[in-house]
Amino acid sequence: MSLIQKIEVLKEEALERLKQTNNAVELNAWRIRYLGKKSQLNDILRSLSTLPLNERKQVGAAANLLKTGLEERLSKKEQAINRKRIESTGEEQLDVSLPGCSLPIGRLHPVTQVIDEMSKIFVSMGFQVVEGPEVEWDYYNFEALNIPREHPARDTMATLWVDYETDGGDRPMLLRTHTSPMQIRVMEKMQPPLRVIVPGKVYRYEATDATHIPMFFQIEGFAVDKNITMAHLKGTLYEFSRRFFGQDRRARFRCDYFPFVEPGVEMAIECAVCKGNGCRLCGSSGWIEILGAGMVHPKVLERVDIDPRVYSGFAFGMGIERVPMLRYGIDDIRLFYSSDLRFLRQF
Ligand code: FA5
Repeated sequence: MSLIQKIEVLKEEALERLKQTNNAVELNAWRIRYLGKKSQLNDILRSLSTLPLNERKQVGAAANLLKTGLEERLSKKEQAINRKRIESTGEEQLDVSLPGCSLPIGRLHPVTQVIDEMSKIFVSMGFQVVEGPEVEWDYYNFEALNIPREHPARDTMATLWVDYETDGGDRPMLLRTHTSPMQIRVMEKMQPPLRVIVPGKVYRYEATDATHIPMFFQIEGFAVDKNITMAHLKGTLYEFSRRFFGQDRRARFRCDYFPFVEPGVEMAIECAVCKGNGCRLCGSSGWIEILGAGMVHPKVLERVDIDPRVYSGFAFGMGIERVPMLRYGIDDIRLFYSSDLRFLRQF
């Protein structure tokens, strides 16, 4: 039998046997027999160099054709067997040796990170963290804070009303304009000594600019005890400033007016962008106001049945977004909520 005939016989035999293979083990045995190192086909291919040139060409072409043909059939059969196995067992095709695809890892929003960091500083000074409702009664947001209806101070916080007609207009509901209503809610339930901070969202019906947005975060802080003085307020806030902004950043207090404190102050921090020289962010003043504060007004204490002749307290309300702006020199508050990942990924 010539080598060409031998190849022909081998082909028929291999294809016939392939039809009879039904599983991976049989298929592997078939592969070793017809395509393995010790297969007849491999022997023929290895003997090519000993053949006369003419015959070498003819036999070589036929043997190589058979080899690629058998390899193709082998791969098709392999797929068919796999498919059949998956269909019959319901098993998913999972190649555990494939490299995994790394999923993008999310992170906390910079404002959330700052709230956590600020809370830790105040907690280390003995404050406890409390949260309160964003939809609030007029009573807590204004009335109990010594801001009755028609009081001009209401104009300083343009309000988003939720339902002015609730209870015939007697108990209007609003989106809280500051976190100060939580002073009342906490003091209604808890007795001094108190040291509390309240981080949370607040809302104002305001035009936006580089330092103002209609929804922002505040952190309220207050301490009520016997003999609390303005010195405690200043000491607490200077300590916060040193820990958060660093020893060298200047901070200043100036008189301010809030109906629920007496006396009232505002605290400003040296602008991080211009280092106090004046720029767009600080309105050329070199300072950015971050909080309002003061000694809790005796009328507020009376309202919650705490005797102002025995107890006194300080309170402050800080704008949270302004704090990372000052630390990192961010010149527009709107960047925090623009959903621009190039900005957010830097924190
Ligand atoms: C208040 O909200 C008072 N409740 C603060 C307070 C608490 C005073 C306790 C006394 C005792 P004011 O309206 O100034 O005050 O806001 C406080 C801080 O919130 C500001 O210093 C500023 O940092 C921030 N803030 C105010 N309006 C906006 C705004 N539209 N966008 C971003 N931050 C703002």
